[in-house]
Amino acid sequence: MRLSEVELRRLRLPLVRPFRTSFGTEVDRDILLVRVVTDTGTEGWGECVAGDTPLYSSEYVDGAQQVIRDFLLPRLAAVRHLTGEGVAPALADVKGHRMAKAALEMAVLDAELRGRNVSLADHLGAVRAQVPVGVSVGIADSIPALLDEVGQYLDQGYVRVKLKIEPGWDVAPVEAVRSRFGDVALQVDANTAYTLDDASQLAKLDAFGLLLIEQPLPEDDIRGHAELARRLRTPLCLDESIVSARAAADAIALGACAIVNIKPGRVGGYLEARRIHDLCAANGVPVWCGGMLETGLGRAANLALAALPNFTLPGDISGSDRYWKRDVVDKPLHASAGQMDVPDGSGIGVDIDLSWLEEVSTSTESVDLSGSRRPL
Ligand code: OSB
Ligand code: MG
Repeated sequence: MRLSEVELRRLRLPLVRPFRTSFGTEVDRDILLVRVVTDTGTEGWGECVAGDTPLYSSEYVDGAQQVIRDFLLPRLAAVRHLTGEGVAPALADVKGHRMAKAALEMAVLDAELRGRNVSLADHLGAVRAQVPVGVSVGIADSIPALLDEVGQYLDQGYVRVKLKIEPGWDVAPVEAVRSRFGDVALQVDANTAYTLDDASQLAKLDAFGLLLIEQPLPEDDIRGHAELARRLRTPLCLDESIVSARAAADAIALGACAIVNIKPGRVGGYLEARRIHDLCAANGVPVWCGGMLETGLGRAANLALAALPNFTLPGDISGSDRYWKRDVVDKPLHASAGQMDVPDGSGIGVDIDLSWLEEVSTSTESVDLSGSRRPL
């Protein structure tokens, strides 16, 4: 198959509640969706997880759209026998821009698998029809407000809670959640907000039996995480640092993490995500599926990934209603008793609600592929 049409669609969707992290507060998401049509007549959809600012990682959504249009699509359009597997190799000479590449791989995989009537879950090697899921809870205005929010999620059945932390909001919220909700499965995510000098403060979290501490130090500080790991009893988990299977292998070899958060967008796609899963499994390192406040499209694909055997911890994959008043997929995803169904339809297995998409779209760009059959 070969690409015949590509549409880059931007939408703005308000979150049901603001999401505050150590790197900022998101009130709504500016989302880039990619729609591809192939010469065999199949369509596929991908979601780019880049945020509207380069504050989680260096990528941001305007930059992603530009690199897709100007550098990635000319390369993909030149491939005559395109498959999902062929996307990353065709884009490999472009450095970085993994979230942009992942969105394209996702759309091509969706189209390919729909054409073959295979689900993404089966294609990746899923071994479960349902996966346990947790919820990621932003930094709150106060401890009572946090307890209220966590209580709502636990009432809804989520089996694990992740609290966002930063200096000044770490021990107190963890202590409060532990004393109110007992031995609920609990973990924290710092999004790089600490330094090694904070080791003794972070060691205070050891008293609370957390599953893990996620990404306390900067993205490129693998050695710092290894040093910190020696000073803490709580297992360290890396998110931002794990940009590839190679980075995962290095982090594991150096003792920088005992657990890995896998986000397909961050690592350049679902196929690299699966390689990281396999590498971690071979090293006895458990993994879980992270989230980037995706629409139901991205989360449906994440559910397929999270159904692989070494995803032994609950993911940041919550129901549509945790994020949106109205999702862009025609059937909202639902969490029940802390479990979500792995989609079993062909491709990613969800359909876009096109009339709602139209209403929330802020721009639509049809990329002209005809003049760009040869890579720049
Ligand atoms: O660090 O895991 C993170 C959202 C945006 C950017 C980074 C992160 C997150 C989350 C949300 O924690 C997880 C979700 O999608 O539910
Ligand atoms: Mg994280």
